[in-house]
Amino acid sequence: MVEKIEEIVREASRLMLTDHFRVDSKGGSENLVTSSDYAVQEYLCSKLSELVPGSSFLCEEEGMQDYGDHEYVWIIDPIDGTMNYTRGIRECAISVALKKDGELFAAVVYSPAAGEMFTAEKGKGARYNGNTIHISDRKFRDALFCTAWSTYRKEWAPVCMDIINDVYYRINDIRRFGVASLELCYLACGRCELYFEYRLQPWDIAAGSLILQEAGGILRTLHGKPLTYKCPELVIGANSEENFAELSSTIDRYIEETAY
Ligand code: LIP
Repeated sequence: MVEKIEEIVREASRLMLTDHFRVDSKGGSENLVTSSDYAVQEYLCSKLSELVPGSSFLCEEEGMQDYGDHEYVWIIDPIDGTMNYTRGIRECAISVALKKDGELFAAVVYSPAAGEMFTAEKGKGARYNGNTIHISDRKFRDALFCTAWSTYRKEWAPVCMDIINDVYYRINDIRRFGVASLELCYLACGRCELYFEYRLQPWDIAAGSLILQEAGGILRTLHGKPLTYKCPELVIGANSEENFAELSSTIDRYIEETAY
């Protein structure tokens, strides 16, 4: 199954290889959509529904957003990191997850510009360009922390900055790549150790979540609760239980409940 999804995603990525795309805003100059997002989404939905007939779709772009419970649900971000894409910054990815009976079952995150293919299947481990990957064993003090400042809703940026400011002095450094799916894969293959975003959508995280967890990492929401992948959620990730506890308890000091 994963190999077949991988093939379809590789084919879909050809639609991103153009300089001639239209850019529209989805309310606010930060939240963009391009004609390539629509083209990739349309291609994926048509090929993936042939692969699993009767499956339903929860996709980032309009028209394919079924939040219901079904036996097979595809959760898709046709281009994660759209802002990077519009500016020719190579950190962007196609993110495809398949849920089976309510559980993440298969995942593919592909960064065409970097030629990086991350995949996972439930219980079978995670892979990077075909090779098995694992999280790093770095401690909190040595961690690289991937995060963001609530880009689309800047009223929540101050609390994110407070958290980041608190964590920064206890770790190695911070990275802001602007593409959640890929950042979770960076944790999975040991490039980074910590992750936090205040509000992400299911399509930003579903595929990266399975890849990270199959590589030995952790991804949960506030107070260590499991993610649902059905609505916007606060997301905390780490390479170990110890580092997760340290980051999660810091976040607990600033946020009791999310404001959405
Ligand atoms: C983006 C994420 C990014 C986050 C942005 C946005 P998009 O997804 O991957 O990490 O900080 O707010 O959600 O909109 O480019 O698909």
